[in-house]
Amino acid sequence: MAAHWERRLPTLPAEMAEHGAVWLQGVLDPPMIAALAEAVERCRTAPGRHYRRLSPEGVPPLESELFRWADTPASRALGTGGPLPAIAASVFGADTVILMEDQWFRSAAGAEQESPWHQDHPYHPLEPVFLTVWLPLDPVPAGAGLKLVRGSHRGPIFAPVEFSTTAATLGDDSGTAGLAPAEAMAAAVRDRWAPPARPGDAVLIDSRTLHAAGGACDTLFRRLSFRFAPIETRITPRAWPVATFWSDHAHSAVPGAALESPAFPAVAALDQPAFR
Ligand SMILES: O=C(O)CCC(=O)C(=O)O
Repeated sequence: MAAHWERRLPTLPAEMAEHGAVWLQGVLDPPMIAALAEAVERCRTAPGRHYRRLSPEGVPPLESELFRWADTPASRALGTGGPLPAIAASVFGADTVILMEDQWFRSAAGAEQESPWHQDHPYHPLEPVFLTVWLPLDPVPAGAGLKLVRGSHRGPIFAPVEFSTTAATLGDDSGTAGLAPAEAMAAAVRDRWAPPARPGDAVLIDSRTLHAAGGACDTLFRRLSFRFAPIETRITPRAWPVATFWSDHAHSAVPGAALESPAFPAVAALDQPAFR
């Protein structure tokens, strides 16, 4: 019998269009969660170029890293088969999607650093809208889960916000022309939604939906964000700084270039979960 989240696949496009965020329960099973949590620990001991400590030195850290799916079997399996591509394909009404990036976040017990309120969209020179799938791997410390402003995907695009207090995650300081300032974003967050997601659950986020996470954690709190884009996604240069890693990709400076490429592969939505 299909899992509850599988039965919701047909209604995801309408739910995402209305709310800009959806909470799905029981997407990952315990062996998957354990393998992914262990993968975070392994990545952390051998960090790559896209690792950042997001909190100041000298306090329990919030750490994060992008693009480990290529050398991390559990992340590769999650990004290229099983439930996540199937969910993304349902959201986009497609058979194939692009795996944009994987990102892990790890708040040590005692960490206090938050991932600030932001939208994912302005960090990327891409159109159209893409999808983030947020996955807690540990029980969520009270108040440190994902918070979202449902419906904000229909509002303005806000200026991207720097996540790191140590090493920049945003590119050059070319201004934020045409974007509303952060105070406008803060004003918008009165009406926030905090789905009580547990390990195994997934929260789907439209790339324009305002959200934040983390903060004071009394216990270890690891989570993943996997981002998927529609297959027709094109490079759309921005008049503001985007994530630093885009300068690694020559085609990111070519307006109208297809995103799909070896670094951003197309993945098919499979009928059978491939992650076992
Ligand atoms: O879990 C977190 O701390 C932040 C996740 C997030 O905001 C994102 O992936 O866009």
